[in-house]
Amino acid sequence: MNRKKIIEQIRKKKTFLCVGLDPDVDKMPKFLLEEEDPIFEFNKQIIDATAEYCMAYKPNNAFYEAYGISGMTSLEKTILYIKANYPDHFVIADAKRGDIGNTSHMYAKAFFNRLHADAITVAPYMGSDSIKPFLEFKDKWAIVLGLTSNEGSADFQQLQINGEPLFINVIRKCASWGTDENMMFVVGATKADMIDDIRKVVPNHFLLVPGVGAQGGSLEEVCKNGLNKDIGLIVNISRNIIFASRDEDFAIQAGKEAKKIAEQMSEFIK
Ligand code: NUP
Repeated sequence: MNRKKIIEQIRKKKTFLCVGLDPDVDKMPKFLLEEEDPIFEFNKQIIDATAEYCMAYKPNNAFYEAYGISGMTSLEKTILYIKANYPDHFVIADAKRGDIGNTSHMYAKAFFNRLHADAITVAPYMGSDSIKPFLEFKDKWAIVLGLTSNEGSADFQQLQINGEPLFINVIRKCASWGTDENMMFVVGATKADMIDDIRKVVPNHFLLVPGVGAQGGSLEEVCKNGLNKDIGLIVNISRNIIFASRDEDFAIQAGKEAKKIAEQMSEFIK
């Protein structure tokens, strides 16, 4: 999916919400466990209930890999379900990959060609040849970890290098390898006070922002500091939407939660 279409979808639907599909069978309503593929059934109901209020879905690979081959089958079925029923939704594989060039190329093939994801999250630690293979696929995206939402982001990302935090160096350098048509950056909502500095380096790029809700980030603060002329934000919420209720009404409650966030977002899209 290209940048123009992403922006069109956001403006049309007045939402830049990404629903994080991070299923956990221990947190799912018990009746779903009787299904042949509980993870897929859970995702399917969440997707049907939230599609109207979001423009993207982000399955995090860990939550599928944890269940072995059957988990990967659930992931594949989930992405195919989105592509078949909601083809205008942007699908982000949150897999945080990156390796020597030929290996990254295989990761790109796996996620873009085989799994049909539109985007994949990548770790920048291995440098240019680990990221460039992801940029060679038309209308596909590498979403580079810039400033992450977790506490440990202070350990390396916020170290001062050349008079600037490392994450600023990383974002500037990575941005020079691609364009705002094939690269985005992950910036945690819990670090909203640092988005201003990031916007000085990448004013036009989209930022994927996790950390609103369960991790305590504020949507308002993210919007205040991160919006650009094309919106430029995709805000992910996983647990606070998909586990809004753990009862039979889980999908209805997820839909209500997504609607509430979308209404807040619409205020920022004029
Ligand atoms: O910096 C990051 N923080 C983060 O939470 C980068 C991420 N990719 N994530 C992911 O976003 C995390 O692994 C999870 O899939 C989602 C946040 O989920 P939640 O806190 O909304 O439940």
